[in-house]
Amino acid sequence: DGYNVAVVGATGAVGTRMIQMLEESKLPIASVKYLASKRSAGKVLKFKGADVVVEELVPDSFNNINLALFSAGGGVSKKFAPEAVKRGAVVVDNTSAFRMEEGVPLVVPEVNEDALYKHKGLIANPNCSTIQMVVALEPLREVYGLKKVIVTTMQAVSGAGNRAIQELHDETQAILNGEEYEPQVLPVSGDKKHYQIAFNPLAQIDVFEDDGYSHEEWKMIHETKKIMADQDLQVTATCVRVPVAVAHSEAVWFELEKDGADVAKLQSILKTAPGVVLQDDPKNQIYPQAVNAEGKKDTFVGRIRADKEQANSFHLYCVSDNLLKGAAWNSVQIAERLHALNLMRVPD
Ligand code: A2P
Ligand code: 11C
Repeated sequence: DGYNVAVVGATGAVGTRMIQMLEESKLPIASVKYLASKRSAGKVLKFKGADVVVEELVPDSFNNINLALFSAGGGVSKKFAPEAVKRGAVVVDNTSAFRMEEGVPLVVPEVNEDALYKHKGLIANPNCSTIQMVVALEPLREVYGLKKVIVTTMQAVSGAGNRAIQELHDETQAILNGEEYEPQVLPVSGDKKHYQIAFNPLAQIDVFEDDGYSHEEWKMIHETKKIMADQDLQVTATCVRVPVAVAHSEAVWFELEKDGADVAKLQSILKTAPGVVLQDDPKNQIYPQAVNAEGKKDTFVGRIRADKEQANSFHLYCVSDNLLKGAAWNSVQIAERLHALNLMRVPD
């Protein structure tokens, strides 16, 4: 009794956390199937202590699967997610392949769980930097409305996958040893030039658009509007990769629509908000930190301050594990909600 679950990209930075989140979940699971490229076929991973052999992803991998979690890159999702849905599997896709498609729900359960009711077999999981920001802002928006957001991110290299984590380690080691190191992955493995990330923040995440914004910045702008179902919301972003392995940090400036908010009121809202842990006590040097967020499912929020110049405007700082709430946990949480709402099926 329970679901047959496939994890696509099971050997990757997000895929391995998806497995961990499934192990911790109360979702009824009858079987798991681990899928990756031909390179990893035959590799043995665990599920709750038992061996699971990784299989090469092919369309028929999804026969008899009820739920497929995808995190093997946009190209893989574009090609195989429709094959999974066709075979009756509900897909939760962690890539950017379908996020902006009309009719595809883009879901952060704390914000827009209701969007799940309209799914047609595929639900998109937003970008990691978007997710933690909307988790922090939604409870405030519900009370005061939200007019404008300006965010600067400090994003961990794990957002670019396991090879990027390895590059940060090897490059840092090489530099400390006084050795040469040739970057090959960051800022973007597919772009023309590669730069040093060790001791050197890079203001490029994903490729650049014609208007000068990076695609990561584009995602934060457009995904936030879609998740909050407010195309008039003003959002802009500057996304920066920093030499941190896991957990994204973000400095967020926001303007509320209604009068009457103050720091104490915002803190008290966030204290009980779902998925949020308030860490905001500057006198005692309490504020969110990446090293403390790693491995946790929550979004940590602190440094809430009133803007000195502009009415109804505030700053906050939020940190969350980009591989968990930013990816694997949000995907498994969506699956848990689909189950709870009796929506774990592809509609006719
Ligand atoms: P593999 O380990 O076989 O390369 P990361 O984000 O850490 O780079 O991981 C990417 C994940 O996506 C890995 O599990 C990787 O599998 C998987 N993957 C990459 N390309 C393909 C593909 N063409 N088909 C199936 N899985 C893929
Ligand atoms: C990063 N946010 O930190 C990216 C990773 O759209 O799912 C996730 C990319 C995405 O590099």
